[in-house]
Amino acid sequence: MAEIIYSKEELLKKGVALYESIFNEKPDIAASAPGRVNLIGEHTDYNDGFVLPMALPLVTMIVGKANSTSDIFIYTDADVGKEPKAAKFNSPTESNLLPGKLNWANYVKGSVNFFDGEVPGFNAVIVSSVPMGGGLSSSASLEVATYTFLETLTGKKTDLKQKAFLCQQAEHKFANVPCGIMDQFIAVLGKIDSALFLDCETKNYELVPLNRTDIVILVINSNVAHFLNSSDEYATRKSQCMEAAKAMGVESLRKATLSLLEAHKNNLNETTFKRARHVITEIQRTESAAQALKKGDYNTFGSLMNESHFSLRDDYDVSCPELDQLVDIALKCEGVFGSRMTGGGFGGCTVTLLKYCNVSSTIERIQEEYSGSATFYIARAYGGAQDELALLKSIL
Ligand code: GAF
Repeated sequence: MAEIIYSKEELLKKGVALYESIFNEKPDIAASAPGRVNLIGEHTDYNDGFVLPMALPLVTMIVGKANSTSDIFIYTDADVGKEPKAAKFNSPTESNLLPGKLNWANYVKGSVNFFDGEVPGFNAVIVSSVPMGGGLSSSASLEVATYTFLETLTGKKTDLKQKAFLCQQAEHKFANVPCGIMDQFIAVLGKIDSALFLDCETKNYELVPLNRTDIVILVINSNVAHFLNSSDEYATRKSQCMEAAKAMGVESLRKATLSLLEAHKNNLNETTFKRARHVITEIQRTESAAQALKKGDYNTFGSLMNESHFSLRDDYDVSCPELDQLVDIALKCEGVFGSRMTGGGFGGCTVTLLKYCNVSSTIERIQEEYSGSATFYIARAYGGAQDELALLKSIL
């Protein structure tokens, strides 16, 4: 069974060794930011709704040093296909950078561009244990890790919520994904042993304890990769939601109800109606799920997860056969409270809530019955982005 691939220390050691081999000097700055799994509240963030993610012990780490020039040299350890693993660009004078040809480097460039302060030249390498295209928010973890690295490099700290908004801008403008705020928010504000219940309208949030040792959150990667910027499905869903809200005369789907939607059924085409129905019901489910989690009512929480999956599959059309199969198998296993796809969809991961004593048998059954090859993570809720200077010192 594959659990978490790297401890932070192992990942940092890997980054330091890579940095030394490329730049022929020791680094003096490191920062990390986590990936996330969303427990419930999918495709609700850009509709001003609720989300309930937790940060994962899978992180992106950036390791480097100022280089006394105005040039930025970065190198990634990730599998970036045919793209070169090294990139160079100038430090911005006034947020004047533009996206370039290298997809992976654009996330770094975006955070540099939107950083609230002057960025000097630097050298850095990036290593990560967040699977790319796995729906665990590898993009936000890279943006937020970069931003946190720049805070240490410049000594200039940004307010935490503002930092999440600036990293979201980086994704909008440099990766061309009109994402909501969930991923950057949890990457910045995640807390150990807690899920984060966020109201995406007011941006107020509450931490919900997730510290029971007899209950497990199992993240299962279908290993069907999907990149949100490789198709326009995400942007299409977002505009369908805006269209539905407009037709109902409300500012966002957060302000709509099922009865209002029914009343406007004739003004909406069938697809737009279904998209809005998912979002309106998902916002309600997420609010109820957060209440259930606070009370330790895992049966209710699990049923809401299942309903969320069926709604994403049938109304929002963002699941895929592999994710559906993983959910179906999980729901047949003893001790499972609920299971659903997590993240943007079209591939990536499922999240399953179950009893600790049933984890091994559940994993075995999924390995036997799943038509693909899955990767399993027994996840503990983790902390948000941080500088890793103390850890760096301890290993140099
Ligand atoms: C992606 C986006 F980046 C998030 O903002 C969110 O909309 C999610 O898909 C779906 O809930 O991760």
